Amino acid sequence: MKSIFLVLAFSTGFLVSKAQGMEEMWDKSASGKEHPNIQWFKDAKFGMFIHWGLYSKLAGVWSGKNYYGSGEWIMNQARIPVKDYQKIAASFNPVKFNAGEWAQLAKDAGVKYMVITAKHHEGFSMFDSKVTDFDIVDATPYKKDPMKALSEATRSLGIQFGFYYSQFQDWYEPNGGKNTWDFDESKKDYQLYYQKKAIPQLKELLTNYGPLGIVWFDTPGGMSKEQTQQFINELRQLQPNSLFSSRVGQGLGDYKDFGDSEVPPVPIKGAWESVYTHNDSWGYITHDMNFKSTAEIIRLLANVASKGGNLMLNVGPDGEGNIPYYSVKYLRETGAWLQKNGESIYATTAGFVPEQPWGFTTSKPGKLFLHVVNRPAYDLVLVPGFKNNVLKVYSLTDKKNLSFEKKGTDLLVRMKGVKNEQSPNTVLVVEYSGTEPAYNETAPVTIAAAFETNYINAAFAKTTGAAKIQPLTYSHYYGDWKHTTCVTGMQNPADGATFSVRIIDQGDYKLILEYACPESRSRQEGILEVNGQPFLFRTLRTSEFDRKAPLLFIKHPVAILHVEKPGIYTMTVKPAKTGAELMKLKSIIAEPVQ
Ligand code: JFZ
Repeated sequence: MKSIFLVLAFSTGFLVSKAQGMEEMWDKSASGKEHPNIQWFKDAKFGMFIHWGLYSKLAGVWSGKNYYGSGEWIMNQARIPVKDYQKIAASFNPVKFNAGEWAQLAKDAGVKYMVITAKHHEGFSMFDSKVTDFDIVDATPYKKDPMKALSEATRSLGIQFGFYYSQFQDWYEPNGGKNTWDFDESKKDYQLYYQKKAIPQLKELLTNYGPLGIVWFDTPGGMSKEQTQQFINELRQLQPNSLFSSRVGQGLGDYKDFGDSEVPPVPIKGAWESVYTHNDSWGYITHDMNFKSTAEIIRLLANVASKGGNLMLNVGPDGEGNIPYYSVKYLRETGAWLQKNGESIYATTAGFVPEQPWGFTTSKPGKLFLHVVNRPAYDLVLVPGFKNNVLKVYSLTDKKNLSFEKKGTDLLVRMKGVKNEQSPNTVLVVEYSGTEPAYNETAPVTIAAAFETNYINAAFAKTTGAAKIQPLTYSHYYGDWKHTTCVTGMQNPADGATFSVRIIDQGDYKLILEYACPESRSRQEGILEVNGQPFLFRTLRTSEFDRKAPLLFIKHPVAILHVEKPGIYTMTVKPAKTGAELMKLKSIIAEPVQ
C-alpha cells in the first residue's frame, strides 16, 4: 500500500498548484511504457546536468542588484525587457570553453550521461540554429557552436549526450510561454510558436548532433495530450532511440523526473531520475557558494540508487566557459570514490532492505551492497529481514572477508578492521544464494543504541482518520525547491500517525518530535503514545507553510522512553483534543541516552 500511495503522491502531488510562476507546470509522470532503449539509462545511475546560457554571464546580477535562487530565471525575476536582454549576446564570448576538458571532467566524475541546455526559458539558442538569429553563432562574438564540440567530445569518451530544451517557455518570443512583462498573454499563439521555433529547432538538434541519449524537455504547456503525442511522434522519427524526459508533459515521457532535490523514501518502480543543483542555482551565480560537499554527493548518489533511480547533478559554468572550482573539485573526488566503489552503484537496482540508521542498500543478482554512511558504534551492522542463505560478506574496496552471523532473519556483520579512511560511504558486499527477495514494505523502522540519532520518517507512518502522508514543496530563495514528506491533517484524537519501530537495544532513549507548526496553531496538546504509554506535550510555534519560504522545523524533545525489552514497539502521534491541525510531523527522532 505504502509504495502505491507514494507513486501516486509523487506523480500528481505538485500538479494541483495554482500558484503563478515557475512551479506550476511540472510533470513528473512517465507514460508507463518501457522505451526499448531504456536499459542504458537504468544502469547509468549518475549524470551531469549543465545549465549554460546568457544568464551565465549575468551571474545573478542585474542593474547592480544581486539575485538569489535560480540564476537562469534572472530575466523573469528582474523583469528584463527583451530589448535589453538580447544585448547581452553581443558580449557573450566564452573563450575559456573547452569541450575536451568538460567531457574529461564528466569522465573523471564517473557520470554516464550529460545533458546540457540547448535553449533555456530565456529563449537564447546555445547552438547554431537556422531558425533564429538569437543564437550563439549569429549573435555573439564567439561565433562557434559549442554544442557541436561538446557532443563529439562527450560521446568520444563513451558518455551519453543529451540536450535540455525548453519547449514551451520562451521569454524572447512574443508567442512563447510565460513572458508576461513584454507580451500580452491573451494574444499569444502557442501553436505558432511550436510550429515556427520549438519543433524546427528540436529537429535541428535531433539531426545535427549525432545520436542523443536524452532530450530533456521542461515545464510543458500550451498543448493537449493529443498534441503532445503528435509532437513526440514527429520528433521520434528522427531518433527513435532517444529518451524523452517526463517533462515533455501529459505523462508521455519515457522516464519519471523527480523535482529538484527530491529523493523518494522507498523504491520507485520504472526508470526515474532525481535532478539536483550543486549549489542553490542551476545557472551560474557568482555569489552562490553553497556547494554540496563530496561526502554529500556520494551519500545522495547512494540514497537515490537505493531507491532505484539516477542522480543527475547540475553544474553551472560561467559566461566565459569555466566550470566553478568547487564543482570541478568535488565532482573529481566523487569520481575517485566511484572508481573504487562503482560496482555498488552502476547497473544496480533498488536495495531490498529498507533504509537503516547506518545507510542504504543496492542490489545486483546474488549481491546486496550495504552503503554504510553512518558507521555504527562497536562496528556491528544489523541487516534485518535477510531470509536468504548468506555465502560471504566482504568490504568492497579491500575485499576483506568479514565475519557474520544469522539470528533468524537478522544478518549481523562485523565490520571491525575495515579501514574507512574517513570515507563518506564504506561499502560492504553480501553474497547470497536464492532469488532476490522483494522489498519489504511493512518492515519496522530500526532504532539502535549504536547510533547517536535514529530517524523515524513521516513517510513510514500508517495514518488513521483524516491524517495523511503529504509531500510538501517549498523554496528558500527562488526556484530552489526543497521537498519533504510530512504527516498532516491531524485534527482530532482519531487522526493519528502510527509507526512500527524495532528497538534493538535495551536502555533509555530521548524521543524528539520534528515538526512545523504556525503561531496560530501552536500551544495545542498532543500525545506521543508508545505501546499504549502516553507522553504529553504541547506544540511549539515554528512557521506557517508557504511555498516561497523555508518551512521551519523544530526538534522538540518530549520524553524519555525506557526500553526494558528490545523488540517491536508501536509509536503514535495524535492530538489530545479536537482542534486545528496539530503539526506537520516530519519525523520522530530517538536518541540513546548515554
Ligand atoms: C525547471 C526550470 O524552470 C529550471 O530553470 C531548471 O531548468 C530546472 C531543472 O527545471 O524548474 C523546475 C521544474 C520542475 C521542478 C522544479 C523546478 N519540480 O518538479 O520540482
